[in-house]
Amino acid sequence: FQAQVITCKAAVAWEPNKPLVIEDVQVAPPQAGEVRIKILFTALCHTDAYTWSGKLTSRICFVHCSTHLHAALLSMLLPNLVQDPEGLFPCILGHEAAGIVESIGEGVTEVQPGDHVIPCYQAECRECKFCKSGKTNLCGKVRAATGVGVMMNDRKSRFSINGTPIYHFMGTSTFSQYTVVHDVSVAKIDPKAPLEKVCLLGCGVPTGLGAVWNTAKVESGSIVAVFGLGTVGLAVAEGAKAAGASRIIGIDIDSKKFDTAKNFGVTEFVNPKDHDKPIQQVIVDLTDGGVDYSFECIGNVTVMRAALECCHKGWGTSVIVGVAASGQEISTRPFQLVTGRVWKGTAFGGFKSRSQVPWLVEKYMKKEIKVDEYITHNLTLGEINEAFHLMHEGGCLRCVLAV
Ligand code: NAD
Ligand code: AHE
Ligand code: ZN
Repeated sequence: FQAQVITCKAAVAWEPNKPLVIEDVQVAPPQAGEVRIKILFTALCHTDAYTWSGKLTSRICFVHCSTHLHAALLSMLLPNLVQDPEGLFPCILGHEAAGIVESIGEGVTEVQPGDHVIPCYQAECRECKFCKSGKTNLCGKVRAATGVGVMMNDRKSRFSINGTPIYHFMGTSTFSQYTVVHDVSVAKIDPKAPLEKVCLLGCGVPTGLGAVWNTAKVESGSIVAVFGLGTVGLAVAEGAKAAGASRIIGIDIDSKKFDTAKNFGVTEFVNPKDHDKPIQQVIVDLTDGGVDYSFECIGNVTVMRAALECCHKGWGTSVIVGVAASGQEISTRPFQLVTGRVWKGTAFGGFKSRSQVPWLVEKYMKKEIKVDEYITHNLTLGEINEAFHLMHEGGCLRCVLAV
């Protein structure tokens, strides 16, 4: 069997912040160590929206910019404008999906055509320095290529439109009917699992659960603060409840979030807009000196500082989960750390992707973790621009697209 080029539909981001265009895209056969996947369902994550926005920030004046023209002009005026190295155009975005293996390249042994899989933006090769360290879920094998939109073998893209290459994104590019990924980035899952639901286990839900279980290692009885009650923040609340947290304080500028948040374990709600004091002070006052653990699930560097500073002196740990615009920086008084607070961050909740995504799928099948509850909308790939608009509405957690 010799795999051929497949022409299929994909949503192409030609330029930052311009509507995605459904195009006929040529998807090359998988090379050695690669897997071509028929994507059946994909959700949208805020990281896709962030990359699509092409947001740039100057360290000097914090100018936000959302068009190429604007960006080019600003780059001339402000040479230290920082661009996200992963935000390359034209590209096919998307990294939270599920599908079926269509064909495999030479040397691929762990999946076969027909296997049900979840593409993993964080690879797991089990051989590199990172994987062998036992200290991290980050993998070094293909990151140098996936971070710049190409495949490892030949540093080229497998996507093209009439000969014009289109960049991959995060090693997954799931806004396409077919995609090619590295074999170390594929988790084989139970074929009985509903793909239209478990696609969420490719990013947001594991990130929140793992931030609590793997990164912070929240103990029973802990007081937890969650900043931002989107999918990631709600998954943090769900994880904290499962870990036996005694109080889970949800903080969001949208008060409508609280009703939903209660179903995920949030016990108290604080809207910073209802207070004159800085939010860190509000939380410290509410908790007799601060929380044991806090999680920033927004991507706002000012809130990251507040999340650290609302932690209890001596031991409070704050985990950064949100992705801030490229070029932004965090700050606090070093005294905050000298006096025992700990600042951490997490990628994919510290889960080892190929090993643990199948385990998360099993937990979902046994009804031990929620997934369906995070899906508020269902649309098709052709409606992807509408799906991006929905993300900015308070009522949308995850929108799943039938591809
Ligand atoms: P979301 O937009 O659905 O949720 C963010 C929430 O924060 C919203 O409810 C919003 O009302 C609230 N918010 C905004 N500004 C606020 C403020 N100043 N104070 C309090 N609340 C505020 O996003 P999401 O999908 O849940 O993702 C959250 C973040 O996590 C994003 O930055 C995303 O890119 C990032 N992310 C990181 C990882 C990782 O591996 N580290 C994985 C997935 C997502
Ligand atoms: N390109 C951005 C950073 C983006 C980022 O932090 N990505 C997260 C995943 S977000 C998923 O929704 C991550 O896991 N990063 C670790 C990695 O290996 O990519 C920038 O600012 O440069
Ligand atoms: Zn994501």
